[in-house]
Amino acid sequence: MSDRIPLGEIRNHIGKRVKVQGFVDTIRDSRAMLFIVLKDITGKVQITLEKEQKPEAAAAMEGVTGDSVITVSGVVAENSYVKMGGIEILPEEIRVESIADPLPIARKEIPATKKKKAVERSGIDQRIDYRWIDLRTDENQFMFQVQTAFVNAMRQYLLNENFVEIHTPKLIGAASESGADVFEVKYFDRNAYLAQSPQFYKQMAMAAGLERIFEVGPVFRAEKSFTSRHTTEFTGFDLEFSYIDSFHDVMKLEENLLKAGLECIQDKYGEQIEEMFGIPVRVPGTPFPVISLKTLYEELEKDFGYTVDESEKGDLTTEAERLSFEWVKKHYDHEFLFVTDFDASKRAFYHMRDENGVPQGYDLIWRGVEITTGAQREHRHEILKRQAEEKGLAEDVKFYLEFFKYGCPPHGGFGLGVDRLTMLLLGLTIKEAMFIFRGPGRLNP
Ligand code: AMO
Repeated sequence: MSDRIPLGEIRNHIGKRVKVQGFVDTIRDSRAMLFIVLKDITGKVQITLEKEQKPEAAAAMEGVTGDSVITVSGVVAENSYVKMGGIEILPEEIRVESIADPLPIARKEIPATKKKKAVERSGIDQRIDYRWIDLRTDENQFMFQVQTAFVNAMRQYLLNENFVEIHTPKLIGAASESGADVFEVKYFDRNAYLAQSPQFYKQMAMAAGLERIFEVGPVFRAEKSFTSRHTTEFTGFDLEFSYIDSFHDVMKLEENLLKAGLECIQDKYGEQIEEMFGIPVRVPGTPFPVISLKTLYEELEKDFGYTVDESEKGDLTTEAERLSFEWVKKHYDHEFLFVTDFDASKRAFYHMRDENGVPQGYDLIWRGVEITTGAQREHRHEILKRQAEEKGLAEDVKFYLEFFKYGCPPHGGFGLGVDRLTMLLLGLTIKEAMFIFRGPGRLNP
């Protein structure tokens, strides 16, 4: 066991000798003193080195650059002059573990000083080229803590509701959503596809009698989209459950799930998110507002003069999505909006339809961006087969149709994009919100 003390716990060790390790955040060199700010994942602390008194430590720091990794042994002291929490470490020994070359990116804008010109922040694509360096910022590291807490709170919610977690294959023999947008990969002497969704296997679990399942896993989409919210590989939070009466049961579960997630986030990180990202965390009231697609278009025209061609009204346009946030704020003082009654031609073949052919599903829009598609599924084999045939998919999904031939409960579920949740919660783009973004032009690092 290492005797290393995390910097966030340093306050518990005042007067004691400790060993700390981390990245050099900043170095300020004056004639007699060296002030190093050391950073690890738990916090930062100032190392105050009197060069004449500790010549060996001073020699070790010779030529050490920002972002180098060092080990410091020294005594924790209180000092009200120290800006960083009134605490410093007076080093006795410093060991340099790894020297950083000059950084190839500027993670943040550096304001001009008397001696130096201002440095502009590198663009996001350049920063992703060196993502591991970019991820060292306080904001980026915090982002993963927030995402972890969000997903964990939702997972916990489902466990309390007796859901089980499953892990479905990502290498599959047929496209899972539509024939388009699927990555084909070589699989020995034949072709396989990367799963566009765990959809078929979530439903297989219903046919298997598991009743309540969820999965958090990778989802692949061969879409050539260049937007602030599309990526070719993302993390899906998917669930499915049986014996529902209608898709309204699915919406209810989702609003409670998101409420539980956001309650946890507000409680744990609300203040810090507002401080660092300038965005308040709001715990949504339930039930969330619901509107049919047709009414939404009418309302957007009335409120914002927004019109689209009749041919586009079976689906939600990107602009309508964005405006729906303005609309729901104004009429409900809410950030979420369920949109229902899409046109069957725009929805997946496995959505159940009512007697008028209207798909029994919804999209959920948060802060003007779609975060979920959900639905009651068609579980009656003959009807499902017909709907697959209509979309020209019957051959591809033959194996899936088998799931419904030997008894299957009525069921429904949804898919929630984790990266979109993080991005919207913190006011970022998807490139900024992902550990490493994947897009049509990006497979590295
Ligand atoms: P859908 O295709 O709408 O539905 O995907 C579900 C959710 O996944 C996220 N998402 C994306 N995130 C980033 N980049 C993308 N390219 C991308 N595409 C989708 C969104 C979206 O709402 N099988 C259905 C779900 C279901 O009915 O259970 C499905 O995959 O947040």
